[in-house]
Amino acid sequence: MRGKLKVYTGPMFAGKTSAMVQELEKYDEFVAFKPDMDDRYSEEEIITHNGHEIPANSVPTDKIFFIVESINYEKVSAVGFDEAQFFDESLLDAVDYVLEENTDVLVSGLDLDFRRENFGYVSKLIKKSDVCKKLLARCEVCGGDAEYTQRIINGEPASYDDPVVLIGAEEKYEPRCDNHHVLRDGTGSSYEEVLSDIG
Ligand code: TTP
Ligand code: MG
Ligand code: ZN
Repeated sequence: MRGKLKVYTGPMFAGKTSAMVQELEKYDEFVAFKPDMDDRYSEEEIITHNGHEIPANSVPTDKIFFIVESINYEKVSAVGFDEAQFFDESLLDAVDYVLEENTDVLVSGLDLDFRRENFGYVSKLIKKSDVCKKLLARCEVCGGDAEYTQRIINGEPASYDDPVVLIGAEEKYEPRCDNHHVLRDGTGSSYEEVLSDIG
């Protein structure tokens, strides 16, 4: 028997982490991992936006295979990965390894980066998933369904050529719908149009 792969994806602020945690808690024993680069919150817990916390191990993004090999699968019935977009390609082999141990894998991660392009290996996991929940957020401009994440730097939309992962920079993020997602250099919706909408 092979475990099931459940993926929770969508833009930032969609509740991906909470949805994954809620599902993880249905299992008797689980372990969760998150990349050690995201230190927005505590090192030992995944803390969701609604304040719920579960123990999680911060692990180097390129060592995840070695880590899943050391899990005791007699005890653990599910393995979670938060912020999956930041793990390197070895995440795919790690997920397969866990599934082969007849253990379910739950993944939470951004499908798209601020440019609306595939983020890390999340889209590959979506293709392999048994269950995939695409969550939506609320567009910060119009309140409609948001499937994208807008990056804003000094009050301006980010440019296509900006680095996908910015650590410690002064950026902020907002969920946006298709009409209100914009790049500074004009890819996607026209910059001027969106600015006039925002007022
Ligand atoms: P998420 O967990 O997706 O954000 P979230 O916690 O708001 O969402 P949810 O409620 O659904 O769990 O974390 C996204 C991280 O990715 C955050 O640290 C910002 C970073 N990021 C980038 O580095 N580049 C990008 O292009 C985008 C969109 C986000
Ligand atoms: Mg999250
Ligand atoms: Zn909108």
